[in-house]
Amino acid sequence: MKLYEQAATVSCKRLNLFLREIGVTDLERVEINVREGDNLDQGYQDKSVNGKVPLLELDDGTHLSETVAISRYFDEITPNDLNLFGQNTVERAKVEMWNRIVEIDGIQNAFQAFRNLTAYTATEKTVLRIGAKKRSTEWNCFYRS
Ligand SMILES: N[C@@H](CCC(=O)N[C@@H](CS)C(=O)NCC(=O)O)C(=O)O
Repeated sequence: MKLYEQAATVSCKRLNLFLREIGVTDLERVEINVREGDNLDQGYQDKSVNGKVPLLELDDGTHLSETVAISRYFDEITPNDLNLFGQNTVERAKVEMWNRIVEIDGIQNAFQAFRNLTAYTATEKTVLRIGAKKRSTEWNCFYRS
């Protein structure tokens, strides 16, 4: 099993918080530099459905994207009694509810504000340029021209 990540990014920090909490420490990790466009390389694109980090590669060649999906996977394969995804129907529904509220109403907006209001915008343009060369997929981000 191999975790592709850029440890400093928000999504990877979110996943790593969860992994530390349930006691997953022994994991092969591969650092992907998204600011340099490593995630746009064809080899990475072939593995990942969304071209982002984190990405988990299972031993049978299955690839899982999305922080919450990867967290759920580890929660199921790692014996623990923390029930971080809830221990009954209502708790599980509430975890799902808050995850969606935080992601849709919170994180996505914060990502876009960050990209548009900070120097990261310049890098984003570079990444977009690299992306345009390497693939024609539409980006789920925008920037000031
Ligand atoms: N919803 C995804 C978001 C993943 C995401 O946006 N990752 C960022 C780093 S925080 C990324 O890989 N960005 C690279 C890009 O957009 O090119 C998740 O939770 O895993």
